[in-house]
Amino acid sequence: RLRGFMQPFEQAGSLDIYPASTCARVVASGGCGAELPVSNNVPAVDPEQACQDALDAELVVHRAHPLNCETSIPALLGGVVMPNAHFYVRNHFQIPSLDADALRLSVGGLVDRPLSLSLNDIRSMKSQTLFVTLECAGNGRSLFDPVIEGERWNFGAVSTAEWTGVPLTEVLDQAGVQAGAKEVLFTGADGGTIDDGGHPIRFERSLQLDQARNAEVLLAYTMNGETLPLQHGYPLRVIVPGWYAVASVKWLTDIRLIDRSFKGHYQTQKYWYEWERDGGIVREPVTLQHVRALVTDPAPNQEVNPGRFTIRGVAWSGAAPIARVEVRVGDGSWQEARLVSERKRHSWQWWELITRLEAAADTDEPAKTTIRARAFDLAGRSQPEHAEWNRFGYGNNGIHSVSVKVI
Ligand SMILES: Nc1nc2c(c(=O)[nH]1)N[C@H]1C(S)=C(S)[C@@H](COP(=O)(O)O)O[C@H]1N2
Ligand SMILES: [Mo]
Repeated sequence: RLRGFMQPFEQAGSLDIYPASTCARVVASGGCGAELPVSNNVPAVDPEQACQDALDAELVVHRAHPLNCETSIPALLGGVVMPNAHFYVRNHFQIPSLDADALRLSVGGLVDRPLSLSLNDIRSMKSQTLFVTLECAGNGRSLFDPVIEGERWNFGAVSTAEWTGVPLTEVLDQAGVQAGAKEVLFTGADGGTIDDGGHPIRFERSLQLDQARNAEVLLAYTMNGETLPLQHGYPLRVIVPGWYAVASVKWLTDIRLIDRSFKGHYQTQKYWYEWERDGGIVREPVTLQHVRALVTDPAPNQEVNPGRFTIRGVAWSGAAPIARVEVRVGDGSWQEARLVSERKRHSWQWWELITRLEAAADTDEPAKTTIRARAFDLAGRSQPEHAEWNRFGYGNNGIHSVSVKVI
């Protein structure tokens, strides 16, 4: 409707229409002209351009600096993977602009043979391709009540891609891990200061050695058959299947084997659940993605006709493959949906349910009804009605509910 209304104006010049939610959020975070985050001295991608590209791709932009934007739910519909332009983006600092020819991945610390690998070296090693769903631990944060500080993610901070790279284990074996090594520390090129007057830090995360070996971790340089895009970690990033995506360090420059638990900011200050229980605080690190289903079709508040009706969505879990998905229309009983695409260990699973919607009872008013979906994984996990509130708003896998108008 808005486009129709604006058509005459379009004849006078070019016209861009963005979802109001995008504009409101960017303005609330200080607008496109907001101060840039304090970043390190690595050259950065032009932030205006990065934001413009996200808007052009119809991502829902939450913040321009650093760029944070989610996939709109309707865009989740469709293929198994999310096209690169529509894949959600989560940044803590400015996007570094790295020279791939000059990149040397340094592998050091407790190894027998420290390595300095060019991208060509890495590309010539044995490669592996995996479908992996990345989800931000803060996905769904905006639904927690009371409100929690941090990016106000709705449901779209999740996307799936086909990643190609070298298995981390290949690199570790080439370097020769020494007996005393406990953790693998990954360092990104991006960084800055996080509190006033503090020392600059880089974006860093670690995995315990056995986690790193068991999780089929990739050092990826290709995303959906294309060179890894700038905002997704060009030229090289970590992909940790099944884990909340904070573990998947972008713009990877250093791997270090260390003999202690890493205590960096994004490891110990953030990305912990902090629940208030029985007057005390219970803490637990954010690791595997919780089991979760999303309804992608119908869209919220969509007007639908009574009768035969198809409901579609995705479901995923970090701990195990999806066992089943159940859907409930209004106060009806839970019905089992059909799992559509083939099962891929680390990728979300499409599902659909063909059902009937009842007509509104003899009134002219459209009847509102809710559609809810819940997933179960093969590890026996399922979703709570509402996820337990935690201080930073992580891991919200409360049952997704979409309301529609039956006309
Ligand atoms: N170097 C670096 N890696 C990073 C981040 C970051 O800010 N810097 N953000 C992490 C978080 S919290 C998420 S959710 C994912 C997002 O990956 P994407 O932007 O490719 O979707 O990257 C992770 N890796
Ligand atoms: Mo995240």
